[in-house]
Amino acid sequence: MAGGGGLMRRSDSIADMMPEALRQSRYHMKRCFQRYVAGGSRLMKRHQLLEELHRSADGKNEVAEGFLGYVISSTHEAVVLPPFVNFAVRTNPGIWEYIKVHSADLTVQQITPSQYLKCKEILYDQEWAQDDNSLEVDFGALDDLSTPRLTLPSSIGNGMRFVSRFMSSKLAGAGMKPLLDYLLALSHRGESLMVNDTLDTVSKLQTALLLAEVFLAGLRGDTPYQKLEHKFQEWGLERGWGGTAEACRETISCLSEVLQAPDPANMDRFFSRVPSVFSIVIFSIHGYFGQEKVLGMPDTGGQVVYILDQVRALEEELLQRIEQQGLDFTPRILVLTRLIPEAKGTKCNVELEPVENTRHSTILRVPFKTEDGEDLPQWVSRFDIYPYLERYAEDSCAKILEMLQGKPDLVIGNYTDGNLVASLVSRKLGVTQGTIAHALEKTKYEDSDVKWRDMDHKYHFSCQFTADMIAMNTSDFIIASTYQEIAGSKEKPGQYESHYAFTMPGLCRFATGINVFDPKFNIAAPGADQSIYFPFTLKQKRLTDLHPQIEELVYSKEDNNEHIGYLEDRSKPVIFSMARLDKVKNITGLVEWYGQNKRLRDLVNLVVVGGLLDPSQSKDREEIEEINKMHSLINKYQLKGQIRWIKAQTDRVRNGELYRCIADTRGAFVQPALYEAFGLTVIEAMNCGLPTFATNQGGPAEIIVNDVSGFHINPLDGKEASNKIADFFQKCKEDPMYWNKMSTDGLQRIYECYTWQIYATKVLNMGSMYGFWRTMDKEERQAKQRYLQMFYNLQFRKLAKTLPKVGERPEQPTAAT
Ligand code: UDP
Ligand code: LCN
Repeated sequence: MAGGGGLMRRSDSIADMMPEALRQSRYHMKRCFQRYVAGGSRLMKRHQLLEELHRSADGKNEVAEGFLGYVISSTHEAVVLPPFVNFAVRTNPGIWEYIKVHSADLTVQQITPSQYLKCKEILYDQEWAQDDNSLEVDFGALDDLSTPRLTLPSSIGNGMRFVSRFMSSKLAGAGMKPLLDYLLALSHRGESLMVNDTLDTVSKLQTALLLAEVFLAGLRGDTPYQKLEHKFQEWGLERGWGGTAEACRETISCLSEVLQAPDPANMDRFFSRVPSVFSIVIFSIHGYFGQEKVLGMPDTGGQVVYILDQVRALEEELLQRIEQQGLDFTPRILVLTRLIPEAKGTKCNVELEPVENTRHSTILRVPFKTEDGEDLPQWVSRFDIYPYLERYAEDSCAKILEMLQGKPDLVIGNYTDGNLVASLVSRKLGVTQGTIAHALEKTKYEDSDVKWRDMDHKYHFSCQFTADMIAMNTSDFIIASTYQEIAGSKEKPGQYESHYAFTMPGLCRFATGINVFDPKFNIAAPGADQSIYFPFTLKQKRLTDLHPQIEELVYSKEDNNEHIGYLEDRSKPVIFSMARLDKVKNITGLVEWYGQNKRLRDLVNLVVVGGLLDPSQSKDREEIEEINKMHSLINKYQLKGQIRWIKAQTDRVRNGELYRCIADTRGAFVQPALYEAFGLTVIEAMNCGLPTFATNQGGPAEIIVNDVSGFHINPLDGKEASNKIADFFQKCKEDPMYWNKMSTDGLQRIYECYTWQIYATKVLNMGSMYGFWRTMDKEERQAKQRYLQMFYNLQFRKLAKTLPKVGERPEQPTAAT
């Protein structure tokens, strides 16, 4: 059995329980397994397995509803190699068991992930599968058994909580020396913080803290640190405890408690106060990374919004913490991206650009270099970027050291390219590393691992998945936006989870890729910039100057190159959607549902923002198809008079007011994507007080509590979805207060869970906590880093070198990530 750290009890294992269950329905099961093997060797997905099971059951419910039905409906996929059927069973998020059943005698055997993967490989590359010396990588084998894993699926994504418990018990057992060493090493630009080297034993530190506590007890809480500094220094204590006597007292009390008997609550509190992070480097390399005119360009979507908002939030939090710590340092955040000389009207050819609405954050653009050492002029698709990354890491490392005049305290990567570079830079500088992925490519394309060869000329997944594996494993912590991103749902594996055990036949077998029970996983959901996306009810803040433009955009009657269609009846509420015009965003799906639902058409108008209107202006294959589809749907359902289609809008401030103007019509936002990793537009709309209907596939299913803070819709059932929207508007007609309730309940959900402030607090706590933890498991970490380094050298470098040079291939897949 695979998955959580603890092994299942024998009696819980499917392999143990299955023989008895098979015996009980032997006749039907034999028939079912005969059906499985009759089709010959192949990979079967759950729905196919279930279909055959139902056919074999002769209408006998007890077969399909019994234990075997449970096993098959928990099976993610099965490899049929007659006479055997090998099942990959996922009973719970993150918990996998692999079993092999003989179709004739129904004997059952538990197999390892590696054995299962070898069976799968036989379907794609038999020779490689049967070669004992094929490359198998097992990152799990390097995890020291003394480093515990989470065991409960419900705890996945709560790594920090677990780490503080683990650190507490480790310190309680092995003594406080590691904590003292960590404190002694705390410094900023050569200045020791909190303690100086006179406090070189734990008991000396405890004595100093005791003296300080007694001294502070006699002072007013608001006494400034300057008045204490002299005394503190006499005891060996340096700056960083707090800006006032009260703040110092609280920090000292947390540490004293930890030194006396470590407990997770004080540990958390202490590490949220420790002055350990002042400068951060974030790598977001691909796309057109900029602050204007970039959204909607190839490879450029919500991630850019995320990173820029993240920077603002982190800077604010850093400033607050520095003040609370009683320090006067200037925080620095650098966003490292690519300098693109052919910038297409954006600022992507400018080396340095201050991040708007920040004081200390800068975009630093470093060019890719050609083999001759020239700056590579053109944009490069994120799928083709790999040959440039190693050099990019070296060049940017030098630039970072120059700009910061020293090392950063934390390096965060975004997406595969950013994460790989973050791994290289953090290794080189010995700095804590965080990883963000938004949307992992492997789960976007079905069977992209086993079928990597078919797709490699276009997508280079050989490089990408290898890089992902390296980055996930080197990283000290991983920031996910939702639980589902890590471990999916009961029905569907998560994006990270799908990297647990997988194989790329002919290239590499990952017997353990990444384990979602690793406490490095943490959920920190993004927010939306609340200075832009605020409730429509805040009348005094509303951007009324923009109303004439928005009025034109939504309600004017003419077709032009910015909008087509018009709204005949202005009294109706508007349902609104905004996204890139990709297939997966399913804007055309929404238009079709609307076209087919007369009741909905009678109740509301439809406004969509996305893509270009003229297919000849687009260079993106998928977008061109969607543009054509939009036009044909508008004609087919005669939507003119009820629909307005506006081309992609890049002015965020005006978009914020647009959401609010839609709320003024007592309308709703609809996010109909076939799959959405997180869904920033969902929280933007909710922040503006717009009731929201969003896909149940991916992040939005977690953002919205169905029927409470909004509604889930099934993008695969348009009829049901459009009826659900129509029901809502019908109900609002009868009871206008219902609309208000959904609007405010959506907002409440946002304030409780989805703000950048909550995010920034969590991420800085991670930086601090994992920064200490990496010092505690040095030996284990070193062994793993060596292994990863070798893998990088022998595998990744080789793959990156084989990539065709940019410009050799005529067609490039483009999309935002
Ligand atoms: N966006 C925009 N104009 C458009 C379409 C989208 O400004 O025409 C913005 C949208 O407001 C959001 C981001 O782009 O901030 C899209 O993020 P999301 O997470 O919804 O999807 P992604 O594009 O990242 O897949
Ligand atoms: C990428 C995506 O596809 C979206 O679902 C996210 O909201 C966005 O990145 C920001 O994380």
